[in-house]
Amino acid sequence: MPKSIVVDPRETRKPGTLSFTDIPLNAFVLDMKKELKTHGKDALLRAYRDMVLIREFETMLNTIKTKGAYQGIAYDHMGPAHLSIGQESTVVGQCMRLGIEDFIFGSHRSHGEIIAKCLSSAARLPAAQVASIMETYFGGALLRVVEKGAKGGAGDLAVDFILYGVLAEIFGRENGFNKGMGGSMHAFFAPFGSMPNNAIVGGSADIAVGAALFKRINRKPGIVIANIGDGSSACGPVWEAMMVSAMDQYRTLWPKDVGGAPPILFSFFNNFYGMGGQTLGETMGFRVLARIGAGVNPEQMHAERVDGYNPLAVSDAIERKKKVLVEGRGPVLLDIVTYRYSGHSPSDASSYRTKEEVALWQDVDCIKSFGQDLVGAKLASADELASIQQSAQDRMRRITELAVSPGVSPRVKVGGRGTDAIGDLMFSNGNVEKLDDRQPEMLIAAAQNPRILANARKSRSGIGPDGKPLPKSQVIALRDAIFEAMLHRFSIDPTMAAFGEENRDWGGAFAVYRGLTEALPYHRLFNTSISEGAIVGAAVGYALSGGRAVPELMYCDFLGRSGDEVFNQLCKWQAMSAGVLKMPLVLRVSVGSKYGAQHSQDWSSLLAHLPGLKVMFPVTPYDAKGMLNLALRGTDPVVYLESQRVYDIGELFVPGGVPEGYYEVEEGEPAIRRTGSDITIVTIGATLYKALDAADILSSKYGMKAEVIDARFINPLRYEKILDSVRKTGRCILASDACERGSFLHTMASTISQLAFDSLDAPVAVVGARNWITPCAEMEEAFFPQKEWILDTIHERVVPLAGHSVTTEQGAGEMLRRNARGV
Ligand SMILES: Cc1ncc(C[n+]2csc(CCOP(=O)(O)OP(=O)(O)O)c2C)c(N)n1
Ligand SMILES: [Mg+2]
Repeated sequence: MPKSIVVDPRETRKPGTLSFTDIPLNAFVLDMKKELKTHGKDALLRAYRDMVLIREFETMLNTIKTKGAYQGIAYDHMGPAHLSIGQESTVVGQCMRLGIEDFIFGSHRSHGEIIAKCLSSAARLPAAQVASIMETYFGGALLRVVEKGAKGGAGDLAVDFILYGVLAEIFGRENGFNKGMGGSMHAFFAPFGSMPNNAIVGGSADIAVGAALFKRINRKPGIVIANIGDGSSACGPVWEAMMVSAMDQYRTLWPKDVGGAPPILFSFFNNFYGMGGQTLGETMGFRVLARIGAGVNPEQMHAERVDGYNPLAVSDAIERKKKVLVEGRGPVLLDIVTYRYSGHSPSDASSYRTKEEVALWQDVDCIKSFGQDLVGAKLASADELASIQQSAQDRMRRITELAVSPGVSPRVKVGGRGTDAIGDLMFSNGNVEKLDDRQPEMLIAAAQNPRILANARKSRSGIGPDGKPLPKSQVIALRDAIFEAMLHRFSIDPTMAAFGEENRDWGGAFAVYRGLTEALPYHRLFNTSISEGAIVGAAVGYALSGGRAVPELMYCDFLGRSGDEVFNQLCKWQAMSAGVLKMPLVLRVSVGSKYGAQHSQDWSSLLAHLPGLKVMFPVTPYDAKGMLNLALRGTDPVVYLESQRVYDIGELFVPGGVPEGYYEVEEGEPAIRRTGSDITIVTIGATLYKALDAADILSSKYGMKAEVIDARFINPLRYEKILDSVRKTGRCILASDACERGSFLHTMASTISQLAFDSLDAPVAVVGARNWITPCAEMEEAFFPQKEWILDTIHERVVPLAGHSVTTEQGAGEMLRRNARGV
C-alpha cells in the first residue's frame, strides 16, 4: 500500500521558518474553593495523609539505613534505598486523577509512587473489590499478616496491606509484593495499576510506551505514565521511546477507530540532579526540561512545566493531559519540578549542592505548604494535621515491626538441597492459544492470503520424487515456514502484534512477512522508527501488559542497540515480579552474512549467557515453523534466531516436508540429522550444512560414519540425545558460526565432557568462527567454520584420519598461538 503522503520536492524545498508555540511554565493558579468543588474535602485530606505516609515511610528507611534503627526497632537493611523525601506531592497529585485502569511505571526512586498509586486506588475502588484483591494476592498471605492486630476499619487495613507489601518487598521478604525478588528498585503492585519500576535510568520509558500501545491496540481503557527522572532525559532509549510514541502513522495510517496515538505521558520528575550531576547548568543544555517536547512533534508533546511542589498543580495537569491522551492526541511530556532533600541514597553526602539550596526548598516544603493551604481554606485545623502525622508514625512503627520480623516475614528459601525457588520463577512455561477471546482483526482470511495461495503451488518438501533436491524457487522455504506460523497465530490470538523496521510494505527485511501487509490492519503489523531499544522495550511493555508481541531486529549485530532491553528487561521481569508478570514475546533476530563486520555476527553465545531467555536457532523449514509455533503459544521471552544463509532452503530432512497444518517441535530437543557410529558432530545454526558436507567426506574418504546433531535449541537444551550419541561414538566435535572465544559451544563441550567423560576417547573439540571482525563477503570463508576446518580439527585433535592432509591450522599449537595473541 503506498504511503498516504506524497513527499513533494516543491513543498519540502520551499524556504520559510518553523514556528514553535509557547510552552507554559507553572501556569497553575491555586483556588482552594475550586479545588474543594473538584475533589471534595475527603480527597484533599486523603492527599495530605498520603503525602505524610510516604514521608514517614521514607524517613523510616533513611533512619534505618543511617542509624540502624527506627523508633527503637533495630534493623540492618543491606540493600538500596533511593528516597524521595521532598517529592511526595508529585505523585500524590498525579494519582488524585488516576483510576485503577491507569498504569504508572517508575524508576529506582519509586517507593512513594507505589504507595501513592495503591493508596489512591484502594480509596477509590469499592471496598469489596479491594478486599478481593488483598484476599487473592499470593493466596492472602500478606493480608493474613496485617489482619492480626489491625486497627481501624477496612480502609485502614488496605493502608496497612500496601505499606507492608512495599516494605516487606524492600526487605526481601516472601510477603513482599514481589516475594522479595524485586526489592527496593523493582517493586510494584499491578492489581492497583502500579506497574514495574526500573533500576535502569530511563528504563521505564519504552516499556511504558509498549503498555500504552497495548491499551490502544486492544482498545483497553486508561492511560500510561512513565515516571522518570530529569537525568534520564539524556538516555537514548528515552528518546527512542518518545519517537516511537510520536509516530505520525497512528493518525495518518492506522484505522481511525483504533483511536490515535498510544496514551503515554512522559512524566519527568525534575529534581535537578541525576545523582550528583546537576541537570540545570551542568549535565544538560536545555535549561528548562519541557523544551524537549518542542523537538519531537508539531504538538510539542503538549509539553508544560508543572509546579510539582503543589499536588493540586500536578493533579490539574494530569486531568488536562489525560483528555489529550484518551483522545489519541498524545504523547504528552510534563516537566514536573520537584526536589529531594534526601541524598541520592542515604550514603550520599550531598557534596554537589549547598546546604542553603536544600534549605530554600525545605522552606517551601510540599507537605508544609499543602497543609497551610488546607488550614487556610478551613478544611483542617493544625491539630488535625498533627494527628495525621502522629498516626502515620504509629502506623509505620507497627508495619516496620512486622516487616523486620523473621518469623512474621520470612524470606523465600533459595539455597540448599531440594529447593529451586528462583529457578522455578525464571520461566512461566505457559501454553496459551490466545490472550483474549475477541475475534482477531484480519483484512483477509488466511485461506485467501496471496502468500498461502502461492505456497500451495510449491513442494512442501525440498526433495523431489527422484530423491534429489528441488530448485529453491519451487519449494516451501524456511522464510515461508516462518510466515505460516506467524499467520496462524495472528489468526487466533487477537492481541498479537508484530513490529520493527521494514515490517510492513517492504514485506519484512528478508521477505519473511510478504503477504502479511495484505492480511493485517496497521495496528497489528507496523513499521517503527529505527529505534532498536524501543522496539524491544515497547514489546516488553506490550507483553507484560497482557498481549503477545513479536518485535524484530533486522540483524543480530543490532542487539547492542537494544542491549538494556534484552539484557535487563526482557529476560528479568518474570522472575523479578515473582511470576506476577508473563512475557509472551518472541524476538525475531536475523543473523547476517556477506555484509561485513557490523552485519554478520552470530551473537547466539551472548544470548545463551542471559538467564531468563529462551533461545532457539532453527535452520530447517520444518523446525522454523514448528519451533515458532511453540514459541508463539508460550508465555516466555524467546529469541528466535534466523540465519540469512538458509532463508531460501527447502526441507531436506523430514519426509513429506513442512506440514501444512499446525505442529510443534518439542522444546529443548535436539534433532539427529544423520545417524552414525564413529563420531558425533553437534552444530548450532546454519553450520549444520557444513557439518553434513564434512560428514559426507568422512564417510566417502575415511570410512567414518558421523552422527550429525542439530542442537536447534540453545536454552533450554536437553542433553540426553547428545550424550547418548557421544556414549555410542566416543568422540565429539561442536561447530557454530559464533566467534570461538566465549562461545556457547564451550559450555556444551564442558557439559558433555563432565557427563560422558568415561565414554570419550578424545577431548571434545570446538570449532567456532575466528575471533576477528567478520570480513567482507569475498573473505568470509576464512572467518566462518568450513567443512575443511571440521575435518582438520578431527584429524588434529580428535582422531587422526588416515591419509588426511590438512589445509587449515587447527592443532594445539595453533590454539595456543591464537589465545596468546588474543585473536
Ligand atoms: C543506565 C543507568 N546508568 C546509571 C545508573 C546509576 N544511577 C542510578 S540513579 C542515577 C541518577 C538518575 O537521575 P534522575 O534520572 O534524574 O533520577 P533521580 O535520581 O534524580 O530521581 C544514576 C546515574 C543507572 N541506574 N542506570
Ligand atoms: Mg533527578
